[in-house]
Amino acid sequence: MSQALLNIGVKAARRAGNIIVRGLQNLDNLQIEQKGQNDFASQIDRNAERAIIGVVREAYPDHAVLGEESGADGDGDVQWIIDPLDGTTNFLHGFPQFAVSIAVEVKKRGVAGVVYDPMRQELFTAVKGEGAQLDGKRIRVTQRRGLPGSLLATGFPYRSFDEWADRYWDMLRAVSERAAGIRRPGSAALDMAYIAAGRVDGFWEIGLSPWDTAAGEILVREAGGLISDLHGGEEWRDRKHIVAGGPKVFRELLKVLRPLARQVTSVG
Ligand code: 2AM
Ligand code: CA
Repeated sequence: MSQALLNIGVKAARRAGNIIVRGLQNLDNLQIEQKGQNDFASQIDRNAERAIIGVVREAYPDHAVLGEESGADGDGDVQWIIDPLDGTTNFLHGFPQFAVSIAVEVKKRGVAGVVYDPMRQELFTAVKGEGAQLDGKRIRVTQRRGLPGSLLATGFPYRSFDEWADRYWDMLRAVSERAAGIRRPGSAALDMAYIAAGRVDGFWEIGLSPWDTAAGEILVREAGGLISDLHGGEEWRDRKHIVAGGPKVFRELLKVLRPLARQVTSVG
């Protein structure tokens, strides 16, 4: 069952990837809409989402869908959570770090996830209970023993009204004193896929939406990683802050971040 869902997810992700790559060749003529401060979407985001939903609906007309651009549609136990273009800011600048992210949840639990990088044509997939794969080969999180020597990913606050931004900069300072390197690639879905693939040891960010992390969550868990909110709890999706990583790096990262996250409750 889950494998069949994944196959449809892969088909949809590749189709969206083709739309994105074609869009990149025509960036100068793109119509860009500003959804909020520093929050952009293009015709490409919308076209890619429409293509994904088309593939899903053709296979599963009854499934519910939650897309970044079109919102929620349908109800029922099975829901597809779609970010057609994660890393839109990068895309709009031609900075080649963005991805398609598609997850399938049954009763809010992830059963299959796809993150597709159309520039490198890398396909990260996971099915619950069956592990995570990159282009069909098994991937696992790193077993690094702690923050020393680690490479981490994160995302900076990008809106001036983010009242938790000062807390974030304190976190960045504290972590940068301990880790070997911190990267801010700009696509949370790819950051989490990279944890699963062992390319980074850990990740944290504040202010993410469900579609940014739904597929990444399945990848990280199936690759042997751990995820929590900044308080060490399970409500990272509602609270909109997240820590993830290989087991030991995850624990050390949380230990550093947790005291600094005290005032960061749920992020609007
Ligand atoms: P998006 O491109 O799908 O919106 C990176 O910090 C994460 O935050 C990405 O997953 C990105 O998802 C989201 N994000 C939303 N708006 C952003 C912005 N203006 N700049 C950077 N990231 C943004
Ligand atoms: Ca997006």
